[in-house]
Parts: sequence; structure tokens; C-alpha cells
Amino acid sequence: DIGWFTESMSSGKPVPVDARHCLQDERTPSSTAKTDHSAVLPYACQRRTPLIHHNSQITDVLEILAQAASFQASEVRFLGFTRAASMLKSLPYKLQSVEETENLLWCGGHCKSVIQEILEDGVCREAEEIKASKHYQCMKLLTSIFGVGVRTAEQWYKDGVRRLDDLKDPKFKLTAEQRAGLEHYADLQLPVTREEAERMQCMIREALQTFVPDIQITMTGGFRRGKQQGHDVDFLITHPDDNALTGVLKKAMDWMDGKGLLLYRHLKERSHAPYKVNRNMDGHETCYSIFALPVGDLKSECELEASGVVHRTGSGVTSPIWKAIRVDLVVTPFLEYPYALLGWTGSKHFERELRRYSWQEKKMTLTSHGLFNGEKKCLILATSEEEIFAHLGLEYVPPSHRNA
Ligand code: DCT
Ligand code: MG
Repeated sequence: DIGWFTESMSSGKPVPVDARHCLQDERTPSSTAKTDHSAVLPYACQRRTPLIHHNSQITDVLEILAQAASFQASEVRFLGFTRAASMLKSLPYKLQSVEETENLLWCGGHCKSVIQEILEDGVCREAEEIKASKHYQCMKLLTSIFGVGVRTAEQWYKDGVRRLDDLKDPKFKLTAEQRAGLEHYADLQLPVTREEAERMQCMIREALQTFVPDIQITMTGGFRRGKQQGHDVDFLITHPDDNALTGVLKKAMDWMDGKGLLLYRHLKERSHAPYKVNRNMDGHETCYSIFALPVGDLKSECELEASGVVHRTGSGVTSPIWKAIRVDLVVTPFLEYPYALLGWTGSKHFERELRRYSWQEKKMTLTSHGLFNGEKKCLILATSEEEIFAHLGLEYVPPSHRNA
């Protein structure tokens, strides 16, 4: 029952209660968090998970099994494989024998036999069969289109879609997002490099500062966790004065559109009842977009041919002028910024585990808007990510170790 939350948010402005007032006892660190054996703590948000770890041979396979489970809409199996993979990613050593999994939560049963097979034979037959299966290959292809989720892909698969070209049949009614995704498919399959992400940030900052000179923009998502490449770039936008944020995203997007930098955008307004939104989403004003990032000689000939992003110059020679890049832009009120930063830094599994831990261990609801104490019926303020971890009784995990 989150009726109390409804009330505080119904005006559109959250009314946070001072954290010190309602959280005295929440600051006590959990007994487990103090030990040095953080690698085997049950929740991924209690562990430190670096980007590069010691068990990728096993985790790669477990993640294929997890993805196949998600394609079969089996959330339980998806979570089982994902939690096992995440546990192994946080181990500070390479697993040598299956016996070492004895004390590792989530690594029993089916996962244990998979781990054993890989340790002994170097491959997992089940994963090899999955990779070779038509259903898996097709679902992987279709869900890699911007705007296509598992349910749509499954429906298309049942309707006989096997290749992207099959979607040209007018009987398939594509959304504007999916049409843009297909149009720029080849480019969007190329990883976005850190250098491209940084150029993107400069471009967007310039546009935003045209309207609000001291606006803040922060790169989040995988890049903030230290990844050198990603499937998109995620940004958070904020300002100490909420009024300065009103309408600025739309104005900046129009400004960039006028310069020919935008290929697609979908602006979602701020929801005044964010708790009603799908639990995987939030209520911040967001723009899901595809930018045309100007490029020099960044791409190889074959990448260019595949992407179709070549433009004829007067002499008939082709040269690249832009690369399509997926960008998510999120506007957050200053008070909610630490929560939005924590929520948008990821990884997805780290976030899922933070929310699970908050609810199961602390009876609190964590979103990218705030932390809500269900027992004391209050909203808890925080001025930094460190404070949010402290409120939850968790040891602070820096972004570089949230690659769960
Ligand atoms: N997020 C989440 N739950 C979702 C989707 C996103 O908690 N269902 C959060 C976690 C990561 C962040 O938003 C950005 O999402 P992505 O861009 O999808 O993830 P990423 O870690 O940035 O991965 P990539 O590098 O591939 O973009
Ligand atoms: Mg991302």
C-alpha cells in the first residue's frame, strides 16, 4: 500500500521528510556488510563487481542461458541464471572446481551442472544448442531492433518473421520508434565508443546551455561504470532551480533538430505519479532519441557499406558524414538527482538487486525519484549516492564496481 506516497506526489512536487528524522535506526550497517568476504554476500548490491572479472568463460554461458529463458518468458529461470552469473562476476578469483560453488548462493542445481560442464569440457552443450536454434537467433535479431521487446519479437516470430526484410510486409504495423530502429539498424549495432559518447555530451551541453547557461549534464549508464563502449549513451540533466528545467529539454532538442543532428526523438513528459509507471521505468521527463553524430574517418569501409551511412560528394566519392547513435536524456529535479544518478548508473542487475534488497531487508521502496520508508510512511532525502547507501545500511559501492 503506497497511498501515502500518492498523496505526497500528487501535487507533482515530492515533499521529502528530512532523513535524519525517520532513519536513525536504518544507519546501522548490516552485520554481513562488515565482513571481508563481500564476494559471497547474497545481494549483488552488497558485493563489489568490477567490469573485468575472473570467470567470464562461465558467466558468458550463464548469460546466454538467461537470455534464452527471457525469450521463453521464464522470469524465474532468467533470474536464476542472471544471479548465478552475477555472483561469479564478483568473485575475486577464478573458479577451479565445481566444489568451490558449495557456499555460493544461486550457484546450485542447474547452474552447478553448467559450471561443472564448462570447467571440465570447456563448453556447455545446452548453450551450444541454444545458439544454434532458429528461435534464439531470430529473437536475438528482432530484440536488437530499437523499440522491440521480447513480446513483440515473439509475436513476429510466430507470424513467420525470420529476417529484418520480412518486416517490410505492410501487414506488420511498426511503431515510429521501430521504423527508426530499422532504418538505422546497421549503425545502431555498432558499439558507441567513449570518444563518441564524449563528443555527444559536448554537443548536447552546448544545446542545453544555449537556454540555461549553468545547467548540469552527467553521463550515466555503462560509461559511468567504466565501460569503454556501450549500446547507447545515457545522460542526466539537472539544475538547483527546478524552474530552470521547465521546457529546456524540448527547446534544446528543437535547437539540435534545426541543425540536422536528430534522426528520431520521443519526448516523455514528467509523470506526476511515478509509482504508477511500469516498475522498470521511472517518471522523469525523458527523451529517447537517435542522433546523427558527425564523423570524420572513424569507420572502416565495410562498416560504412553495412550501415549505408555514406554520402556522395561532388566527385562521386563516398564519405561518411554521420553515425546514428542512441541517446537517452533524463531531466531530474535537483532534490531527486542522487536517486536518479544511482538508478541510471546501473547495471540493470545491480539496480534490480538494490530494489530487492531495499524492500526485502529494509521494507523500503527505492526508485530513481527517492527512497520511501513504508513503515514510517516517509520519503527520505539524500544529497549524494553515498548517503543513499548509508540510509540502506549498505557499504558504498563505487560505479566501477556496480557491474553486476
Ligand atoms: N535501467 C534499469 N532498468 C531497466 C533499464 C535501465 O535499472 N529496465 C538503468 C540501469 C542502467 C541504466 O538504466 C541505463 O540503461 P542501459 O543503457 O540499457 O544500460 P547500460 O548499462 O548503460 O548498458 P549499455 O552500455 O549497453 O548502454
Ligand atoms: Mg547505456
